[in-house]
Amino acid sequence: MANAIRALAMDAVEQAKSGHPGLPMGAADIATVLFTRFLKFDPAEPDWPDRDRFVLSAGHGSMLLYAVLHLLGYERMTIDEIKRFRQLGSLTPGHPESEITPGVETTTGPLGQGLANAVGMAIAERHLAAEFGDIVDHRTYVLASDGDLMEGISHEAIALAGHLRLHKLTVLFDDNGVSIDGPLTLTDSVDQVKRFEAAGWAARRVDGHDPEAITTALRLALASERPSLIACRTTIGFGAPTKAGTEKTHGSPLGPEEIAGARERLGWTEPAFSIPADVRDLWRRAGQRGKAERQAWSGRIAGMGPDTRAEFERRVRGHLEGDKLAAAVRSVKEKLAGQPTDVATRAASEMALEALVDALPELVGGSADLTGSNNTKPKGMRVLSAADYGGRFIHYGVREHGMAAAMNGMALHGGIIPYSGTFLVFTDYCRPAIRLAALMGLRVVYVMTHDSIGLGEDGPTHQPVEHLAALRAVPNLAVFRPCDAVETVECWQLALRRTEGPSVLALTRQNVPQLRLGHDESNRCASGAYEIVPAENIAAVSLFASGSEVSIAIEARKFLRQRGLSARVVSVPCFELFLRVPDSARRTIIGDAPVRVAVEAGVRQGWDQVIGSDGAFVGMDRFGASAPYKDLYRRFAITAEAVAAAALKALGKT
Ligand SMILES: Cc1ncc(C[n+]2csc(CCOP(=O)(O)OP(=O)(O)O)c2C)c(N)n1
Repeated sequence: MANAIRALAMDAVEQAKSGHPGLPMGAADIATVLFTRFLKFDPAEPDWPDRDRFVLSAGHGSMLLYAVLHLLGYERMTIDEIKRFRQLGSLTPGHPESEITPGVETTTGPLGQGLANAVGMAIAERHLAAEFGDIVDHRTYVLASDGDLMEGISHEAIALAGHLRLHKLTVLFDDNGVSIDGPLTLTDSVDQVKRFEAAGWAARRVDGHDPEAITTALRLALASERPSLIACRTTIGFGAPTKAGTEKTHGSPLGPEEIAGARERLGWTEPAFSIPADVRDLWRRAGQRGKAERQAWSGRIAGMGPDTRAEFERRVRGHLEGDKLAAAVRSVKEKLAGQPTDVATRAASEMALEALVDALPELVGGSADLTGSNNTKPKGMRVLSAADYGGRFIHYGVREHGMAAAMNGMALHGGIIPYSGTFLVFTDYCRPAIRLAALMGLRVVYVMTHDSIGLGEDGPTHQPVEHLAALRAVPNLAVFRPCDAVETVECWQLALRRTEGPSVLALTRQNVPQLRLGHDESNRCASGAYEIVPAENIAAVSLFASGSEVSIAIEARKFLRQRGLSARVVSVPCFELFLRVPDSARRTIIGDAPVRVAVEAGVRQGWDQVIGSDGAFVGMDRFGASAPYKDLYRRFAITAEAVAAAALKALGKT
């Protein structure tokens, strides 16, 4: 059965003239034992909520997963798809992509991410089990390579998993001692068993080509009270006569001669892409193992109380109750209309969260050790811990990357909308996971506070300058930078409604005035930009700003008025949404004033889309400095006077 995986991997990589045969050939025995004896799933219903999750963290070994899905009888994974490995539009892309292939739980390839996703999945399972009982009872398995375990993110992930005692998480380490540059002796001397043990895991070594040894280890993992590592000693490219055990099998086709030699050595006489009937039958039977259990589960869910069942199904579908969200948003906006509040937008976000977490039980919050700074923990929100998985706030520790990847895992698992925070500057530490959230289209909300030089004394190491531009450059990532408390609540609503991808909320440390007075029933931020203060007469100048600089633009408008010039102010809380507004509406929002000036305490990059290359920009073109924030705004000339001066200059009036 394992040789069927090996043969398909060799053949598909050969046909594609690219790909990675070494891992599938080496890890074929591990996968065979796991999928035929342990993993709970039903190919007829790849999205069965109580299935075990399998994460191929070493995504370059994608042919392992595609071969297994084919052999088990996942309907859409036909032999033709295997033959179209790595071709445009196939279900078998170079690395596994969850949006494309049924049975693929997460998009992997960037090493370490899958492992950290799995930690999030395992957290989600425990949390939902605490909430809904034994209708949620599944395990999470990871196949990880040397590369996965060398990546720094693995440290964050395994430490968090050990701390939270995620005993239903099992990592199968493909311990083949080889990476791209050659033997691991070139690069690594870590004793992974000791390392995992030190992080609170149960860990053991087995022969990764001995099915019974793997079985025994997996049985022990089932009984473990801690997460488990099984380091499976394998030979990369197992079966290849001259290349096995070397990096030569890692990432290129073996070539016809080597493949012929491997077939002989493995006793595999079938032609390319052909599986003998007896082997296929065994695999298909293994694919049927979970059917009865899945049906029994469906029976149990049918027997649940109708309200609990409806709620569970709603949560699993990711269907957010829009009216509850709207009511929570309205309550906060009405309060702000009645009692305008000049607060930092991070504090406004906490006000929003107080209403939102009550209304939306699927919200699970957190922070990377900046809870008090990020304002992500509303009063009364219980902490999720090993002793209480029912809590809804996760202290991720100083682990931004692991946090962001775990959030992806939670969103992929379903039933949860994760949000969590750190400082905006540390989106750099989360970036690979944010990028994958955008690629996978996951609803994840990053609460990124301290969003500019406005954070003041902590200085340039902590002051984001290029981050808004860098994040706005990520396709399908919505970057929100609200200007006041009202916009903050509206941006929260938009982020939560955004089912198609992740959102960043960039929030201030410093207080900002409430600019939106009175109550708007509509969400004005929904178009990404809107006129927050109109011109008194025909506008000579359009001023554009985001976040804390909107009040500066409004101040500048007054200076211009004193010079007899009429200006309008446009708040731009979200480029991503603004650039999707139909052309005519966008042109109206941009307006036809002869002069356009933008102000933002960040770099200019990206703003040309709004103000044109001939527009004037007031912002940062260097790193910040350590000082009280008002001094910094003066020092870097991000002031109403500077904005007015830029407009006057553009009008030729200086
Ligand atoms: C973050 C990241 N860095 C680099 C790569 C490129 N890459 C792919 S596999 C690999 C290492 C291969 O070694 P190992 O993980 O042991 O896999 P094996 O050789 O056993 O297949 C590297 C560096 C990657 N996919 N992700």
